Amino acid sequence: MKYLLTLLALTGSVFAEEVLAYPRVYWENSVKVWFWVAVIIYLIVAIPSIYFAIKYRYKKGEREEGEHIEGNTALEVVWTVIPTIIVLFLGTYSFANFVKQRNAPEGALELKVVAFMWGWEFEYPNGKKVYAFFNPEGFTAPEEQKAYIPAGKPVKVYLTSRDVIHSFFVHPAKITEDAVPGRITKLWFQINKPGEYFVFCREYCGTWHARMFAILKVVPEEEFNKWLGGAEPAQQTSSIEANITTQ
Ligand SMILES: [Cu+2]
Repeated sequence: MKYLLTLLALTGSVFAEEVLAYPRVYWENSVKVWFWVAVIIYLIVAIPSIYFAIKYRYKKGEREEGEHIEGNTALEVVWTVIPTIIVLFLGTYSFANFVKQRNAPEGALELKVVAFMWGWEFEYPNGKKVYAFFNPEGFTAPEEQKAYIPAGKPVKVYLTSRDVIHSFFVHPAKITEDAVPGRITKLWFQINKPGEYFVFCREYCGTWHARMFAILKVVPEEEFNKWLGGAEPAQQTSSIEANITTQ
């Protein structure tokens, strides 16, 4: 009984779990539905197959001439209609998730991100810029290289690249999009829990591809607004740009 209650509490907490990030949930919901449909179909096919293979296996002297079956209209209707319903459901459900995954909600914070070998330039609506690139100390970054993001707010990213094709992969949000020179692509994400998260480059782009990451510092909205308003972008930008050219 005690174990049962613990189990119930555990499953309860799993289902009540707060959504960490969007559009991750849409993707995960699609995967869950496809997974369970696949498992159920597999069982419906595999279990009777094994049963019939054993039951009707060859035995000397039994049904040696075989039996001729003419067809069964009811069965044919059933195995046409049910798969059609399943396919239509999977198609419409997945497409609905895809649309939510692609289109940023109204009122999203708009960011411009320019990828370069090997780092990221973030530009905020007021012109403030953050440069994120590899630090020899490891997977960490000084404060001024962290891109601040307001918690619980949708962020729409307009992406491009200065040199080769990169891909902006917002790891906690499970969303990625190519950054292509001469073209603007977009994605959106929302992270609900404050903390530090990684963005990785997800398109092999050269020697330092594996070091091409950025840190998103997700903070409550007031803290974000304070950070956004409280710096002199021009001066900060030039000193870090100088830093890039000397690397
Ligand atoms: Cu890259």
